[in-house]
Amino acid sequence: MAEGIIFKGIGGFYYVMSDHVLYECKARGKFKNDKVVPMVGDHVSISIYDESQKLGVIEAIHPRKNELIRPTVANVDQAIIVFSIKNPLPNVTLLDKMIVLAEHAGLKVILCFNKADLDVSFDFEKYQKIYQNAGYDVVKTCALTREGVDDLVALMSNKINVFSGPSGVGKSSLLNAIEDYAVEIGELSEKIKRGKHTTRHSELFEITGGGMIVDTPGFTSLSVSEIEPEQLGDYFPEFRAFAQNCRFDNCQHQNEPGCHVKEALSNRKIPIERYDAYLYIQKEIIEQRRRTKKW
Ligand SMILES: Nc1nc2c(ncn2[C@@H]2O[C@H](COP(=O)(O)OP(=O)(O)O)[C@@H](O)[C@H]2O)c(=O)[nH]1
Ligand SMILES: [Mg+2]
Ligand SMILES: [Zn+2]
Repeated sequence: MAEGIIFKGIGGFYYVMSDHVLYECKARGKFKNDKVVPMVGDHVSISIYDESQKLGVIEAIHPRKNELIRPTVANVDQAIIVFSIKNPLPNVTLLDKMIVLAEHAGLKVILCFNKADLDVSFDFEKYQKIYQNAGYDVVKTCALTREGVDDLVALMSNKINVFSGPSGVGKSSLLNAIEDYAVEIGELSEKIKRGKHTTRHSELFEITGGGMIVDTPGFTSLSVSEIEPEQLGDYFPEFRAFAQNCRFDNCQHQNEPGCHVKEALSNRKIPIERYDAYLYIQKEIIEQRRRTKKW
């Protein structure tokens, strides 16, 4: 028995990467009886019955740590949130919302500011400061010149990564730039590439250094209504150390007395941009919940 990860599913076949070799596998009938549908990203045990043709059977699907719906992928570890420094300018409220949603989904967050070539007024440093202070890795890239792409690739190793971000920021261009690092997996991959324009399902590809990437950007809707208002502060990592000392355990960091988050704000230890985003998203959660509540 070998261990692997499903990279692609097509027409009842699953392509399982095991030790950098791709095997074409059928799933055992028992999964169908149990109503378990194998997903891209699943960790599986396979028995290989033809090593020369790279053919196997999926014998077991290991428990999933998460399941994303759009794209449909299991066990995603990390979201690469991409914004461009210019054209379009970052909408920081949207950026903070995407971070919150990624945190809520249990994903590790990397921030990527693309179109470095357009950063003539050094705006990157401003974003870098805010988000590094929050504890995130922040990279500056240019998909055209490949500046920073190596750094980004290094941050993706040993993880399943998904790209996320508004349209026009350069996600597809970055994916293309990174795809040149894709590990050559030989004849079988050529065979499945040719079927690419049939039904379009997400698939993974592996890059030098061992990272895996979902080939379609996405990761979630933009609805924050599933988040408890009291939970929101947890998704702002730079608030945590201060929030621990707030007088009230359930402090929402608004008008409560003895709020150490607000104190940190006035001491400029928490940037106003992030605090404003917190208030904005808090309001949105409450409004969305009010609207969707079934009385
Ligand atoms: N100047 C500049 N343009 C870029 C860069 N990356 C992408 N673009 C351009 O931005 C536009 C949108 O890119 P695309 O990859 O389609 O963005 P997506 O919608 O996020 O997938 C295209 O015209 C790209 O050529 C970059 O690093 N610098
Ligand atoms: Mg695109
Ligand atoms: Zn507080």
